[in-house]
Amino acid sequence: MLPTPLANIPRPVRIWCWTFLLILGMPSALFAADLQISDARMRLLPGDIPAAGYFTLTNTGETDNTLIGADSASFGNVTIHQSVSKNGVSSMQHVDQLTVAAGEQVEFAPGGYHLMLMKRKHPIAVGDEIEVTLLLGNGQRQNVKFRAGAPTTQ
Ligand SMILES: [Cu+2]
Repeated sequence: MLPTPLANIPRPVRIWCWTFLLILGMPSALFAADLQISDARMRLLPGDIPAAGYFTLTNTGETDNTLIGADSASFGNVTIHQSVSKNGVSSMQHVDQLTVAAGEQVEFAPGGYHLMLMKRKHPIAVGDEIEVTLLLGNGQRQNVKFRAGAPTTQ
């Protein structure tokens, strides 16, 4: 039997309460941030040279999802870039958005996609954890800690 205080509450109300509590307690399951970010790391370069953010982006959901941008309190400007090599000349392109199909994985790594983190707002040392917010196409914002690394960070 249920404890008396609970037993006094009409059953439909109880069910509603439990449902509400479950929804509150499981936002990650119900409103899933289906884009998972792992291995987030940052390559620091000296002076005002922009830092680069690398990570693995995995869509664990059932539907396509899109990365539409990023921002960070530690930088004045954060954009999605892609390094491309054409006729032996490498350059970087701005990427407006990047769709990751359900079940697919995209690597942000040297020579390809990366976050370009510009206008550092405070000194950052190797080993620091820097929070970056990824903006997703479904309106979600996902906070990710990037570990700052040396210029040799791959
Ligand atoms: Cu770049």
